[in-house]
Amino acid sequence: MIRLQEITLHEIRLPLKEPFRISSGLTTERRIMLLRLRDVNGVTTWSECVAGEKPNYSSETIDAAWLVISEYVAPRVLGVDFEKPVDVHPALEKDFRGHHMSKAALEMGIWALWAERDGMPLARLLGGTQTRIPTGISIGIQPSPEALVARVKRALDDGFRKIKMKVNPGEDVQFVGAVREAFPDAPLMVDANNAYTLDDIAQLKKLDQFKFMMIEQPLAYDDIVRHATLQKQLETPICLDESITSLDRAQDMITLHAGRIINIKPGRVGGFQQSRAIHDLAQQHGIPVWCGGMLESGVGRAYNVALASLPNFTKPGDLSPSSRYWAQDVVTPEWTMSPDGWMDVPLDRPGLGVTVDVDRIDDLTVRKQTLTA
Ligand code: OSB
Ligand code: MG
Repeated sequence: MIRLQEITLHEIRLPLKEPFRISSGLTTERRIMLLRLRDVNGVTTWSECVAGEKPNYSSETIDAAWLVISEYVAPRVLGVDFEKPVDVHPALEKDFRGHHMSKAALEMGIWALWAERDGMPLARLLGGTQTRIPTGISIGIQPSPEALVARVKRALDDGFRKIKMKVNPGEDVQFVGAVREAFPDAPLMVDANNAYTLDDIAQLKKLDQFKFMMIEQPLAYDDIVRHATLQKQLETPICLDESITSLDRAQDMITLHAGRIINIKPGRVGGFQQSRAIHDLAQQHGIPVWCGGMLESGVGRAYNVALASLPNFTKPGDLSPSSRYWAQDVVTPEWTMSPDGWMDVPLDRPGLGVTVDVDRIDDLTVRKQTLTA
């Protein structure tokens, strides 16, 4: 049994070390919502809402999520007894459509609070089996093919085990083709963030010749059917990201053969209960999964690392070390990886496995609101 007594929302600002441009927009500074959760016995933990600054990835934004959490999500969990963490997801779905990132911030927080209280690492509570996870990097669109080749070279030298390059019509074949030519055997992939349509089939077939590990979400953010049409015409596996918003959508992808790999972001699917269900379904169908990222702080990263320790997370995730994103993270120790690209799952400490730097969060906080039962 667990019961929340208090939730405090914080907005912090963290400048990215390098600008991150995807086909649908540019990010230079993250506005991040962090939530401090406290149960009725005074046990505390932190969680992160991964909604972006603008509605260019999904319809959710930090400002909308702030309202949704304070008005609709928090009242469904504050002062409510939950028998088990898996019971939170159905309680948040009943007669409450969408807003997965807002719901996930609390659903996942309750999993972590449970782990913290029971003195158990979050990864263990989730059923994780891997003690270290392979690490990848997601590289934004660069000013030129030469700049992209140089940035990928640096990432390969850093030891990343998967290199994802963002693409956009007009900033695609020349750019990523130059990288493939420079690194014929490197573990490369591309992510289009919905920038193409089926009318672009000729261009997509050009990308198909580069033997990428996968092409992520080439078509519309909510599409499954057209991806099935496209997958029939491509050798490269399609990986769906934006379109997989629930277990049912994952089932749709599998039934329609709309993709062969799934990027699981727990925020996008409403939290850990759905993430685990999608993981299990994919495993039953021989579909590999990997953990995506939303440029999280070290708090959100703790949740992603714990999830990625489940056995069917067999492809490297977009789970880079803290120093790839920030001059200084908000957790200690910061997230690091070995020279050959592995990140340890913290299994020697309960809950998140890292210490949240509360003083630093207070210094960075530009907005704060406390909600009580
Ligand atoms: O499509 O995977 C994406 C970041 C923001 C929004 C969408 C995406 C991404 C990334 C970043 O690729 C991955 C990371 O956190 O390192
Ligand atoms: Mg993506």
